Amino acid sequence: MKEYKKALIVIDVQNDFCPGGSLAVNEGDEIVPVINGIMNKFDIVIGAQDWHPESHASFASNHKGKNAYDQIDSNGIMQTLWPDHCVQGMPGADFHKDLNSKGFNLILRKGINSKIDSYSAFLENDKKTETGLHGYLDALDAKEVCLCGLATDYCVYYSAMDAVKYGFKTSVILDACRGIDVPEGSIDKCLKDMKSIGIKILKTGDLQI
Ligand code: VGL
Ligand code: ZN
Repeated sequence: MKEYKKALIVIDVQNDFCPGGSLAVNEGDEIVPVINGIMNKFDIVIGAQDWHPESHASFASNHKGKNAYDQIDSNGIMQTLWPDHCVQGMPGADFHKDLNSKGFNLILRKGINSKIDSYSAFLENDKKTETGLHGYLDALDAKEVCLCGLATDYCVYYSAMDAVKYGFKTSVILDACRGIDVPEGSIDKCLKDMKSIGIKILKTGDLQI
């Protein structure tokens, strides 16, 4: 018998990150059945949801003269500017309609503070403001986390790196992720980074019952 709990963290499987959305990730929708099919292998399933106010600092539209994918210095933190996406309460912020969100034990909304982005489901981009996910997992005695979702090179990557910082045994289920790959090569760079700190890169077939 396992003496601790294992959590699946499903990152940002939302309409705006799927084909037809404002920040569409290639094949983003293809991971939906893959994720639905592995949820029952975990004790706890968490759905992270990017959830921005219209005035969010990560939207290029809120910076005069700037374009999507420009980089700016935002109070000492490098911020990539994005098309408006996942605006609170809008259809683009909803989970993909076929995602089994009824199976989530917790829905964790992030990126709510208009002044700072939150790629990671654990910490805002200042690297110190907690979302509460660590406390939640700790309280339920979860010691191992597996990550999947969108996007491999942004929210999945930053969440996985922080999971290791908090001491979780951490893996990423690669066939249940898709990436943005802007700038080009960023998916490969993130995979290399994750492996270098001990994150296991798995396929769904590697998961045990
Ligand atoms: C994400 C860019 C902006 C993500 C969220 O979910 O990876 N990327 N906001
Ligand atoms: Zn966002």
